[in-house]
Amino acid sequence: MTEDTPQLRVAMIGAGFMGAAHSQGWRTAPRFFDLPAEPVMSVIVGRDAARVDDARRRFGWQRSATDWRTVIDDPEVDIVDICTPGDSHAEIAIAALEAGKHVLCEKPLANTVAEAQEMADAAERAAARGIRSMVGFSYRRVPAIGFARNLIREGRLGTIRQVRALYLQDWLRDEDGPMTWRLDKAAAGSGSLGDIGAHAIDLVEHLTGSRLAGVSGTLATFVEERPLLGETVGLSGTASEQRGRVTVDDAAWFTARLEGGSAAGAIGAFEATRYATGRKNSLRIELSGSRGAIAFDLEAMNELQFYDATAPAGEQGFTRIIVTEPEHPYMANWWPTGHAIGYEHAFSHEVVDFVTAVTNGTDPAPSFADGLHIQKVLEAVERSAGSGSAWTRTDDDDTDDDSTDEQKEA
Ligand code: SOE
Repeated sequence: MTEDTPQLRVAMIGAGFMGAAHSQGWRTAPRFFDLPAEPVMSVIVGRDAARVDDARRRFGWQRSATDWRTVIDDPEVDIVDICTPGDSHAEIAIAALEAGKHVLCEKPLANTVAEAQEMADAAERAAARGIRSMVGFSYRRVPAIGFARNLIREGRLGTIRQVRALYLQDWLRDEDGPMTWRLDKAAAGSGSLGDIGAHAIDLVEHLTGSRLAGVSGTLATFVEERPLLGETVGLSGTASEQRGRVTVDDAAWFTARLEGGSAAGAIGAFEATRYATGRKNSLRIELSGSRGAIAFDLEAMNELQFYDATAPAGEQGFTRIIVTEPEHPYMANWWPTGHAIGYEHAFSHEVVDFVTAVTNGTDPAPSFADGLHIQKVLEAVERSAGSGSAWTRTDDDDTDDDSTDEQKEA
């Protein structure tokens, strides 16, 4: 960057786990990548003045504020980055887009299809005025995922017939673990399904360029009440005798049929759970194709397993590729070959791609329309689970207009 590099002033709303991860992205991206514009960490917003000011100091934001509405009207803000629980995404995003701010919004896009639809409509209106929006499905930016996608686009897997996508965590395994906003439907929309299952859906669609067209699902809530902490659900404080009601799924299982792309006609098995004892953050994708297969596990995120079914029969086997070569997506800007990167780097890559699209005037992916589609899949799983696992169309009747980024690029 030079003195002539334009600036993009960022307001980030939310100072929790995702606020910390996004701060890392905003701070690090311009230091390791040559961006066409310099992101300026202008203002961080959170409800509690003392906490948000602490976050401002630790993460390196210029100032802090307690009311998100003040940044929407602020002419000194160009980008609004939404890292709040899902129940406020729609209101903030629509207001920001209407005020002419570019918007990066954490996943899942919203808590309901109706909200996601309004957001996608607002994004479309804003796009006509050159205002960009993107959903923060950060795992798309893991180099091993980008590399796997390239292999698929080169035809190295052939036609993909079977898809396995599991997102396994175990942080709810302890029945006395506290209630948090992530267990409250009003705040989070759904449980494992939306919080982590949405990543599995997005990755499968991103990798294959296919769409989940129909699903059959089951949801389970294993522990229905948990101790409340302090006075406010989800904030740290002293343990209390009071218990809060868990109103979301603890685990979601579903099968799916895919349409379009490299996995047209494929069947898929999906699982999202926070009760997978021993699995801490294991997002596993396995795609089986006519010419090859890939297997990925986020717990070993610098590796991709690739099986070349066109090799001589006696030489076939899964190859463990360490995805740290300069030719792998994003890796040329990090460390020498073989030096691993981590969870937080995907957020830096997200910033790189978003800032590049905003500056160059191109549409970043995944779009709010893509986020709406995923919301429809989540809702279809819930409807299916509510009707004895009946086969349920995702009702993505906009498929023609609302093509995936892969289809658009093709
Ligand atoms: C963020 O991308 C996120 O989905 C979090 O919201 C989840 O809680 C985390 O486990 C995975 O990443």
